[in-house]
Amino acid sequence: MNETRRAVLDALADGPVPGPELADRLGVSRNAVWKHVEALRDAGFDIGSGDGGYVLEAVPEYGGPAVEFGLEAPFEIEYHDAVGSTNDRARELADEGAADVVVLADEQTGSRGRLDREWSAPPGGVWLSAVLRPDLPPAHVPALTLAAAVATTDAAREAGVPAEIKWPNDVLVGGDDAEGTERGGRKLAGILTEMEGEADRVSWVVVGVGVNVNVAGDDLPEGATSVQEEVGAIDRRVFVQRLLETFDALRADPERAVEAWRDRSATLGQRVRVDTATGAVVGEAVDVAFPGALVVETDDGERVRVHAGDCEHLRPV
Ligand code: BT5
Repeated sequence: MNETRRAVLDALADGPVPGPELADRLGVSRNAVWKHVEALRDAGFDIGSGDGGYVLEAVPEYGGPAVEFGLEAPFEIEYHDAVGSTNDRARELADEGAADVVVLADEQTGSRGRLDREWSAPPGGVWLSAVLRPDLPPAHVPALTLAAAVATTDAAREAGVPAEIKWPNDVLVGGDDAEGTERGGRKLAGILTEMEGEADRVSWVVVGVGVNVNVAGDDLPEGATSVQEEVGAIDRRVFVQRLLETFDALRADPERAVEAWRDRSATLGQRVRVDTATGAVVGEAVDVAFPGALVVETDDGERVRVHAGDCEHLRPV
C-alpha cells in the first residue's frame, strides 16, 4: 500500500473526517482522497460516509491490505489467493531487488520443505515468505531461522496453542506424549530458509514459514496438527501480524533470537539423533550455540556441534 493510501486509512480509522479536511491535511486533491477511498473499498475496507465525513467501519478479514493495516513492522505484503510456492515467488522478488516484502498466500499448490520434500499447504493456512537483505555474514543467517521459529511459536501461544520448537525449525504441539507421530509432538509449522550471497556478504535471504492455522486435520499429512484442531479457527490477520512483529524485533538482534529459541525449545535436555550429511550424531542435546548450532553431548562425553540435519527425539536410555 502506498504511503498516502496508508495515511488516508489511518485518518479514517480515527474518523469521521470530511474529505476536504483530509485532502488539506495530506496535501493532496479532494479527487485524490476520493480515489484512495474507492480503492480501499475495492480492497474490502468498509468505509462509511455520513455527515461527519468518511469513517472506517470494518477491516477485511484477510489479504495484503488487511495485514498491512495496523502492522507494527515495516513489511509490504504481496497477497495471493493461490500460488505455487511463496518461497519461489519471494526469490523472484529478491532477484528483482525487493527488500522487506512478504509474500502471503491462502493456498500453495507446489510448496516445498527442506531437501525438496513436499509441503502440504491447503487453503486456510498461513503460508508466507519474507524477502530480507540483512546486514549479516552468511554464517549468521541460521539465526533468522531461529527467529522465525520463535515468532511462530509465540503467535501460536498467543492463540492458545502450547507450541514448542524442535531443533532447528519445527514448531510442534503435544510434547513427547503426543499420539500418532514421532516423539516431540505433532507438527504445527515448518520453516524453509534460502539465501544467496558470497563468502562474506549476504545478497538476500528468503525466510519461508508455513503454519497450519485454519486447516482441518483431514487435509494434513499424518503427524501434523493445526491451530483449528487444537483450539478452533482464529483470526489469521492478527496471527500474521504478531508473527511478523516478533520476527522483525528479533531479526535485528540475532543473539536475542538464539536466547529466545532456548526458552521455547522442546529439544534441549532430550536424547536425540541428528542425521547430518556426514553421518548420525546421537547423544543429549545440551545447548544451542550462536548462530543456531545444536550442541550434542555424545555417550563418550564429547560435545559435538551440529549445524544442519534432521533431528529426532529419542526415548531416554
Ligand atoms: C519444513 O521442511 O518443515 C519446511 C516447510 C516450509 C514450508 C513453507 S510454506 C511457505 C514457504 N513456501 C514454501 O514452498 N515452503 C515454505 P521439512 O523439515 O523438510 O519437513 C517436511 C515434512 O513435513 C514432509 O516430508 C512431511 O512429512 C511433513 N509435512 C508436509 N506438509 C506438512 C504440513 N502442512 N504440516 C506438517 N507437516 C507437514
